[in-house]
Amino acid sequence: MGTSIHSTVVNDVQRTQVVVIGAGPAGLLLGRILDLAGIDNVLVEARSRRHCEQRLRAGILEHATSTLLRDLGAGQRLDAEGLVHGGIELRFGGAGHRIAMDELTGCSVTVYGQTEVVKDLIALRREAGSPLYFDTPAVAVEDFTGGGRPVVRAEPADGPPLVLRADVVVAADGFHGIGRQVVGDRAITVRQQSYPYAWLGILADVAPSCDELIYCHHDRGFALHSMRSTTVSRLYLQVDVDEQLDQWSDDRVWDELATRLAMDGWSLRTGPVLDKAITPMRSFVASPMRHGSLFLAGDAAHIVPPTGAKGLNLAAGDVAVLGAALVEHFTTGQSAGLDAYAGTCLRRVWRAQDFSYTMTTMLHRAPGDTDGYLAELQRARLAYVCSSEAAARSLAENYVGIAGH
Ligand code: RFL
Ligand code: PHB
Repeated sequence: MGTSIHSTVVNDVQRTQVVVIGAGPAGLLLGRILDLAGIDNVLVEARSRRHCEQRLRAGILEHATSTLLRDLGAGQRLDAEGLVHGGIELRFGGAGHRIAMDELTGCSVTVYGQTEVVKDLIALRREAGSPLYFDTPAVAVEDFTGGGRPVVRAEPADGPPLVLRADVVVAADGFHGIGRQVVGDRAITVRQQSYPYAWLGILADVAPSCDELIYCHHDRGFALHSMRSTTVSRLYLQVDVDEQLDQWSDDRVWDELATRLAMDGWSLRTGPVLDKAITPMRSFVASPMRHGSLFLAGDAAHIVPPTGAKGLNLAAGDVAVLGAALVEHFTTGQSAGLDAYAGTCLRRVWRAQDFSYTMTTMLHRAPGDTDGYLAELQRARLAYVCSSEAAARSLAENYVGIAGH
């Protein structure tokens, strides 16, 4: 728990400029942007610091996300430990095809785990002495429409309830957070797709078997070889949507990965499995992203299937726009940036939705494709992407995050 330099407490109501709900990448990045601009903000997080720092998720940072982290003073470990990748491999029909993103776009991506981004940002916030309450779920948001000052009520696990009155509340509280709930179904339009498959992901204590990520199309289903460092691998398998983790021994996972990723002259290194989990796949957009003085950011407003590696980058994009708009608002009194927030973000969000959907449906085995029609379409699309420079450039521009800019 921290104390704020500027916020004041009157009759047990803490007054601040911005309350941020959620210490995932979106909330922590926004808090940092506000801290650097001298804007008073309080961050409340439902889970423990350890939980937030250990939660295994994204691994790929677009160029713009790395630049944002550096601009916020969070680039030191990223630059020392992040792995810069100029390409990805598409593997299908037992052969690999490199998409040279650096040559096609002039940009690359960086492999740096979300766990590390979160650790770096929490450390900076601690250093700055800005308030960050862990184990403190927000349980209510009140008075965010109608021009009054919104209030967030939160309940620390080991202390009296918090009542926070702010000018602006940002719900950066993920897909299951309270932000969308308090707005209510009637004020939000949801557009979504679910997919009839899931990802089984492992983290393994073994050097990666490749220098760049491998996205693999196979008759038995999709596989992805990623990594966290030169000594730790991250791999995923497409599994059925209702698959049970206890059906997947470590040996079975490695065997299945080796089968799907098989290519002449290439072999998969195996090692101790450090973590294993199943993740559902979904596409989801809630609009608008603003409701009076309550703003939704990151996964609270939109979800993409992970095949395009976009979720964390979209969260960072949202708060870069929102942070700049809030700084403008609090320093000049102008609110044009806040008014434009949802529109600006949703354009990028829909571009990423399209890319993530396209990558997902191009690479995953479609259950129910009994005569193999969809599999042939996928192979035709993959062959085209790997033989046409224009098609490869389009994929590369989307992957590095510069498409439509
Ligand atoms: P988060 O990270 O879910 O953080 C939300 C935080 O809010 C807290 N919270 C509350 N706090 C207070 N009060 C409440 N009432 C609260 N309710 C919730 C939660 O505890 C949590 O700490 O959302 P944020 O910040 O918007 O960040 C989004 C990213 O985490 C997400 O989009 C990415 O991880 C998605 N993703 C990937 N993104 C990429 O850009 N590149 C990738 O390579 C990539 N790979 C992935 C992924 C997601 C995956 N999974 C597990 C869904 C791979 C996987 C397998
Ligand atoms: C990861 O390393 O976790 C990862 C990489 C690329 C993706 C999804 C996840 O598309």
